[in-house]
Amino acid sequence: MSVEPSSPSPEIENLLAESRTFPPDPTFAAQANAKADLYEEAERDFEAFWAKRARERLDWSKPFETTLEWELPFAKWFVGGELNVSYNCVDRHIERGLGDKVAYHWIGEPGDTRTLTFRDLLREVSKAANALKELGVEKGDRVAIYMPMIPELPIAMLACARIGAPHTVVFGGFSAESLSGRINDCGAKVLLTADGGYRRGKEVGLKHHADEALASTPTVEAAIVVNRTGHEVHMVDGRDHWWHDIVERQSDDCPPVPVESEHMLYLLYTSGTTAKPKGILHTTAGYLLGTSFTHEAIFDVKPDDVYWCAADIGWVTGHSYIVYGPLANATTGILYEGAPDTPAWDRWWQIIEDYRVSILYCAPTAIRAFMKQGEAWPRKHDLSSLRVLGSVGEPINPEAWLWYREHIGGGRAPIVDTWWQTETGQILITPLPGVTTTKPGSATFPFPGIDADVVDGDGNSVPRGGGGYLVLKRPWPAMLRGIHGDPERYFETYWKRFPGMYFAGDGAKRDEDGYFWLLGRVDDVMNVAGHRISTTEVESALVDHRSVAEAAVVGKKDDISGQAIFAFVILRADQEPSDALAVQLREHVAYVIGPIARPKFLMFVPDLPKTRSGKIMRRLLRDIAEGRVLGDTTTLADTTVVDTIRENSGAAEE
Ligand code: 7RM
Repeated sequence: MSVEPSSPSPEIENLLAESRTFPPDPTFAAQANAKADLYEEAERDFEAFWAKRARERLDWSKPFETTLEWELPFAKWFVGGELNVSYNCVDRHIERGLGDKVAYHWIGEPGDTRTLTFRDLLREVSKAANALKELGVEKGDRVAIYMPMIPELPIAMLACARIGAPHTVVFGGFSAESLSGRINDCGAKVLLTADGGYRRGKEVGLKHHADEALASTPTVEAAIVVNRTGHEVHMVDGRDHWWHDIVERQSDDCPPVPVESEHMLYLLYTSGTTAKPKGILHTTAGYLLGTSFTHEAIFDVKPDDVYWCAADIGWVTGHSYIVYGPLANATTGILYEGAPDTPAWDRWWQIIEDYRVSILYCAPTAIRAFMKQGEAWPRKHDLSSLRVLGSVGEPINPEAWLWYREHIGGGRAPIVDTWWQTETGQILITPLPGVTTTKPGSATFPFPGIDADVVDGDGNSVPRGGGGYLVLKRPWPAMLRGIHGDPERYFETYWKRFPGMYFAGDGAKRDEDGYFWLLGRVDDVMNVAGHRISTTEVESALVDHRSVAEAAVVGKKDDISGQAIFAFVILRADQEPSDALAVQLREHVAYVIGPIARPKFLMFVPDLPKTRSGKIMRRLLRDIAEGRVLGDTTTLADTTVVDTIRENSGAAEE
């Protein structure tokens, strides 16, 4: 299986070859929303392609005049048009007879449930919007939202959109300091929060973090607090209002405010590793079009589907594919508050069985965690309702892909591995489930209308078979419009490295058939004796071994080779660590992708340091591997993980 590097000194080596292929099932293909002709239509005239869909799919209070104004790096889509996002996500479905259709089945972690129809959603959104108005919020004012996964979270977002007030959702797991930093950066006037939520059987408090944050946020005039846990909280007189008071007493009539296509819909902060978080700016019309069209095409969503995106709404995946895209398509969705292992490792499979979920969209980190627990958990449940599976957030290694297909998808449901970013707003590289022959581990091809490429350090297209930098060569509707308050940084971060192109920060390769394979962040690429080796390929080779559940590799400084590969390995639940196994695993990598990629160090660990959205924090693993004090750990989901790894004796060396 090993492949020789294609050129003397490529940007990133292409080492791992995956040859299994899965053509779409003909019955599925025949009924699919998206057919192959989309690609041709989009290539003929990509602006016309998007304009046609913007007219067909969105309801405008004023039609747009110009499809695209593009002055790199600033794009304006659907100029001259006016519309309202909450009208497009809620009201219009009721006007078309879907008032009684379920918008969300919500499941609290302790087992409590709520069902909201589109009519319920309209009532709740209107009341919440009126409460914001009572607090003085007007079009253009910013509102911060800091909530657990409860129905009030999407309700709050839609209430903001209804009155043209941009929101910034801060993930409920973030600290007081992260919250105040984001509030101050965007100058929010009101904070919407809750007393707390539930996670792993425990109450997680939020309001005390909010109180701490609000001590240093001069722009915030008022807060609204949802009573979720009933836990006693401190309410500040004149500033804090209970949701069940101020929202409940409002009228349920709140006319949606039409806004310009380029009106700010929201800011979402991405935590850079060093500098201060960037407020990624998304606007109205292009974003709603990009998310809703990709949602329908890629997940093949039909009116009767029950769709579950198991991300947190505080992450872009939740914004685009739990709230805006699906609601614009009048989709019935699942909202689950809690952890996948509470009360047991079959919580998700129970939910899928109970609600007959037909589309599941989740992260490889979740899939690998389920893999580790073994297939007995999903086998206990009837998962036959599932017909499409999605993956997002990280490269999905072939073994996890195959496990997902076999044990969750019954060997039947197509998998869409979707590549995109907070910045891109919508999915950009993905299979179309009724069109694309998939290869496990490949995100396959750019979505119709998207121009993606892999380039070398000089910005030249890399021939098939080679690795390099992933770039985008033309604008797309849901793209970021900037970094809040910092146009310079926007240009420098994304547009400066390769003139005329958006640089995503990811490495990628294209195989001989033109398939795109994501290779991880370029900052993480390892340099071993002059060979630039992707973390993704070595990790995939490790997980390819039957005893491995998950792996993370980093480059450790090395006197001889510059960097040496250091592997952190989580074994499957039924495996025991041993020196012999460590040797075997290192040999396995050498066998699968070649001796140059054989890890010099290998350490068995019970867990890996990850961000809240499940991405491995390789920076911290490098600190551990090189015996340094840990850098910034504020975005770490579980701080005990690194301590456990450190206590876990030394690594076995070659
Ligand atoms: C949606 C999201 C973006 C980064 C991106 C990649 C990585 C996301 C995939 C992926 C390989 C995928 N937004 N990434 N999806 N890598 N295959 N299907 O994750 O802003 O939080 O992260 O995530 O490195 O640049 S994000």
